[in-house]
Amino acid sequence: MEDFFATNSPQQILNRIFALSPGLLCILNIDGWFEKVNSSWEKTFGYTAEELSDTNIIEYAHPDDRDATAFVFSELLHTSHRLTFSNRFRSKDGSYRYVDWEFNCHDNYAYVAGVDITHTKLSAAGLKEIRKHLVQTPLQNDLEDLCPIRQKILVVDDSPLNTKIMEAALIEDYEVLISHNGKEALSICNSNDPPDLILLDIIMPEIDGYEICRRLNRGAKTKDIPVIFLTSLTAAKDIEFGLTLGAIDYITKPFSIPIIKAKIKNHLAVKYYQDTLKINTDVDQLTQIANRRRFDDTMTLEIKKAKRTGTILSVLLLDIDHFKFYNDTYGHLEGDTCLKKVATALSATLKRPKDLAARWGGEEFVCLLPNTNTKGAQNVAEALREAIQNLSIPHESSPVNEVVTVSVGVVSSNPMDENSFDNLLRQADEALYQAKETGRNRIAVWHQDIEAMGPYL
Ligand code: GH3
Ligand code: MG
Repeated sequence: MEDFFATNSPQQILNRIFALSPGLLCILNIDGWFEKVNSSWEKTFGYTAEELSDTNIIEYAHPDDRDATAFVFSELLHTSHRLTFSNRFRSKDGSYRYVDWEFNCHDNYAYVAGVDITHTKLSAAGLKEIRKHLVQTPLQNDLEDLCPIRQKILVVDDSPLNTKIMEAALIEDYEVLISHNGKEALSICNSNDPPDLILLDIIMPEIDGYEICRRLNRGAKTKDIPVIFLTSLTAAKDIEFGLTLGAIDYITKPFSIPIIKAKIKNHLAVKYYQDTLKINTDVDQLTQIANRRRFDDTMTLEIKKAKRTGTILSVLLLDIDHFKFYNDTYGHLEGDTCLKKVATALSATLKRPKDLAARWGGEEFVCLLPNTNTKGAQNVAEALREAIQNLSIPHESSPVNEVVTVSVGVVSSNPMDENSFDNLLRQADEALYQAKETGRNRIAVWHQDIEAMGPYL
């Protein structure tokens, strides 16, 4: 042993442990930029250490988790030295994995350990199963069957005795967080790891329960967290007032623990069901990239943003060339496999965090590039076209090329009027028609003259 420590520096020993760890380890600076990662990152997400260096962890967060992840760096890490949260992290192939993170801060660096929990999340009971449970007998079902994830409840009450009682009643089935004041409760709800349900006392010093509920309801990030009021106010008008502020239920003191537990169980089952639905409703089931619904929502938001900031928004419409021949030659199943590969390549090729690739339907895809002018959009379109060709998927019946190719319609504009949504898509479609007409496996940029040509059918 003595020889070992004499011949190996502490640095070498630490490096070896770092390299060997099966978990995700990394060092970030206080703003989230990668300084050092271990080899698990490549195994889990496909990125080499070199690819991650000089990039920021926030860029990889799922668009729905990005604000919360950014909040960790802008706010939380400056006030707490140790914190845990989870988010969805984008792999090199464009898919997302759920990760539980633990952050420890020292001297302006965050020492980070991550655990890939995708399997646990996705092995949660299937949607059908959940719906069946909910519709039939919500009260009698075992919580474990319904919600395989340990859900988190925040108890907010200025009385330590009350929070102790609640904690003791709930700790066996749930993760329980306690807060004795409104400010702290709001910051927990706005953090990256918010609770699934809040038990909220009404009469508290500084911010009372009504005000907390009002603020939670106003916050885009917090409005879906169910709130149950816990209170000694029993007058009908108090109850009614609480419910009009958005609380889903009301429990009066003194508590009946069995009733509280039964109510919580039902509300959490619904919450779990809603969360699962949310995860599933904006993803295209075949290709696992965003679907048209998600695209529509994002495009509506980005149009508003572009109008407000006067920036240029670009839309690309992509269509696989002679895909009917592909199906005829290789069969529908191979066709589906081809669609998946194309979708993955599109997602992986888009670099900016705000870019979005979605399946438009059939063998058509659409990409949204906020804050991107014609030249930039043209470059991205060309990169996407090349990426698909470089997949080298054989397409022997294609009159265009021996491998699968796409045609791309590009439009860029600063949206001005109410019809911007439809106009941009119509123009992208017209440009796509132009690309098809002029030989396929190419891009075409919309301009006034091609408007007269009519839509691509
Ligand atoms: P073009 O170059 O003009 O776009 O020719 P195309 O053959 O790609 O276009 P067309 O619209 O004639 O055919 C589209 C084909 O895409 C027909 C349809 O069977 C196939 N397709 C659409 N959705 C799916 C799908 O989900 N899976 C599979 N395998 N094929 C699909
Ligand atoms: Mg086609």
